[in-house]
Amino acid sequence: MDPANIYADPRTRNVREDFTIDQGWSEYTAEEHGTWDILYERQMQCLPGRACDAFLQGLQALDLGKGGIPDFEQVNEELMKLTGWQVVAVPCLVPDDVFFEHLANRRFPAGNFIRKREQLDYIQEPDVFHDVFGHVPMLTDPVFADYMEAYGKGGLRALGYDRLKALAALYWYTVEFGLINTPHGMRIYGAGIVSSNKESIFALEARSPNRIHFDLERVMRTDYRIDDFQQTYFVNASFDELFRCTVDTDFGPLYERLNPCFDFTPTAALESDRIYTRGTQEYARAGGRKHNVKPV
Ligand code: HBI
Ligand code: FE
Repeated sequence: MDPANIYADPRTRNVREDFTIDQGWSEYTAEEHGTWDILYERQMQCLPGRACDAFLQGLQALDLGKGGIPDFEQVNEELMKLTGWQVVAVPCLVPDDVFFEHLANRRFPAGNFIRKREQLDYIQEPDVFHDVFGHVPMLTDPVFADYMEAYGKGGLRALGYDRLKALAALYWYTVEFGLINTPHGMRIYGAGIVSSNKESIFALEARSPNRIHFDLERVMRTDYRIDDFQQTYFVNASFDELFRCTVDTDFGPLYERLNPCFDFTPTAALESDRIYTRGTQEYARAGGRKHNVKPV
């Protein structure tokens, strides 16, 4: 929904200044609760062994599988205790500055609507399943929770340098589509992957995409596509590595160094990239091998 006609839709007439609304949990229909259950069950068939421990433990801690669309008030009781984060209901994608302001204050804006049964495999706009199932479990991990707050603060700063595209690429290749190395092999943490049945398998097992070790500036200079599986995934060594990049980087000079447009296509593989080769053996070692790849 376009924020401009947000006041027209009965679902959102009472939207507040910060674009939050009441979740309206008591108004969900049995069909809508049933859609959550179908999506949840389907994902739990494929995520154990593919999603990282922090995600699976977060799902448990917040009891998101107890049946039906979660009541944000109940989720927040536990989430606040764990990392001080809370989920706030919004009717649609909110303007960037509003989004960053919420993240900087440990509030995650989550759509309160759920997709129709005929949209089980793909939705244009993040619904409550993408946002709450996909994003919120990771907010129970203290280090990732710190990263998300730092990201929000960085976003507010990026607005001043007109370098939003670069920052959106960082969000895209980590929060939405990030992979992480673990002693048991490569695992998923990105919300866009864990909330997608097919991409949960594609991201770890398909031959075609590049899997490149995370490098902050490389990520921020890389374009991405929003309407299909990713052609490149970036892999973190740990959430510490991800968080440290936000605190150890002076973003001012970095924003000034970055071009206004992306330098690399979503399919680029550079000489300087550390590319993980696909293969159960390499994955098990989760180390990958340095590859000198011809520039594209
Ligand atoms: N609004 N509700 C909502 N959810 C998002 O994920 C979101 C948003 N507004 C802006 C936005 N994401 C993007 O700009 C991020 O890539 C930064
Ligand atoms: Fe998202």
